[in-house]
Amino acid sequence: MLKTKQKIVVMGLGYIGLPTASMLATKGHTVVGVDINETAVNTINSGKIHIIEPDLDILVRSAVNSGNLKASLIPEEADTFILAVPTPFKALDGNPKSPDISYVEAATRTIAPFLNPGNLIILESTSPVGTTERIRDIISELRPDLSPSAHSPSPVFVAHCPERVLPGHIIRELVDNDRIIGGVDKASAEKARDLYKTFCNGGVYLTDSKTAEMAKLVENSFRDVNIAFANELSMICYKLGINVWELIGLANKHPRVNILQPGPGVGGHCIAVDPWFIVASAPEEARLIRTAREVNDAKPHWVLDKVKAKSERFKNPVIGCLGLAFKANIDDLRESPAMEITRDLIKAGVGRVMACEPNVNGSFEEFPLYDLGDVLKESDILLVLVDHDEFKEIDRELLKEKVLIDTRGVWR
Ligand code: SAJ
Repeated sequence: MLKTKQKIVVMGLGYIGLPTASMLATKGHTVVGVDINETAVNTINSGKIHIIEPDLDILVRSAVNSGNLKASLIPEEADTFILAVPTPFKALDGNPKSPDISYVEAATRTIAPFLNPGNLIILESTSPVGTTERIRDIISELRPDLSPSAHSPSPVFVAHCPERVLPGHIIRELVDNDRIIGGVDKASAEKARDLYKTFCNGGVYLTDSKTAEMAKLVENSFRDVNIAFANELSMICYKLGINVWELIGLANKHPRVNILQPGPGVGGHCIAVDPWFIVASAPEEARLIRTAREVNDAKPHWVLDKVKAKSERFKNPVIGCLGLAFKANIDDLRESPAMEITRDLIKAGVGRVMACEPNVNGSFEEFPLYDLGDVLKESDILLVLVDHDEFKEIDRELLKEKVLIDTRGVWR
């Protein structure tokens, strides 16, 4: 039986760990959030946040003020341990996109000395198939007293509950989304479900750990493949002189067609990464998934070539790059195709680049940022890289006489 109010350690206080830790704390659990970043730990303990996500500041402040959330550099004994650490990729054995689960392994080793019989360990990080079982095996290795025997099941429970929240809507989706929980055994999945039910209003669906791991990878790969389809269409339509936005709008009038939107490429830390975990596990079979990744990764280069071609008619063109974030109405510049294109344009020395990112303030130093008004006034070429609301509202009169390259269909 699950204690209704638990002591919970959350390993990793990033985009998933911090919202989850704060949410659990506001539901009355006692939560210790652990991170190796001392600045992050101090910031959170003062009731503030070190990352940007709508409403997260309010949630963290209330969790810290309630006394139920504290951040720390080291874990302590608890009922449940949640691992929410990064799982990037790395080059390994000739594969440049091999999953890197070293942070998960390190977090498991860190909590091992603090474990007691009856504890529950939950992996939230998006992980290659087999990682949850690997956690169980590391614990058995480091803590033989907690390993399962032929006669009795494991005295600790291990499950995977992949995060599914959309950056920009994390707090709402944390509560409302359905969750999948895969246990290394049935008891583990059931125990994890009881915890998630204390804050999750969505359905909670139980399975084994490998299926849960694959489900998460498949969700993001599904989106990647469908965006690749849209991106491929945009390149075909350019060649054939067809407006891809009109085309997609019309095709989507069919009751069983729902094409996604093309863009300058796929950014963020998930969709451009996770499909490679499937490719690494089944390289021969995952042909479509690999090709979709290649199509999306190639799109920024295609955009760059288009800008270079359009620049040729000018002696020293001023190129206005509208948007740097990886998607609309956020300020997250990491793994952003818009950043990649703007950087490459500056490096190529094609003309004078004036970049505008309304969601980023003075802290950005890599190259100068300009006000939208100045960019609109001075640019010969306007390149839309992100569909921020500010760009949708631009008076079309101001666009006359300019060469427009709209990768997002803002002015479709
Ligand atoms: N994009 C397009 N066209 C589209 C949709 C998106 O070009 O029609 C681009 C975006 O501009 C962006 C990238 O794809 O560059 C990814 O954006 P996104 O909004 O599709 O997804 P993320 O990366 O912010 O979050 C995804 C979500 N996964 C799915 O929707 C299946 C989220 O639910 C996951 O929790 C998250 O990955 C994660 O952490 O794995």
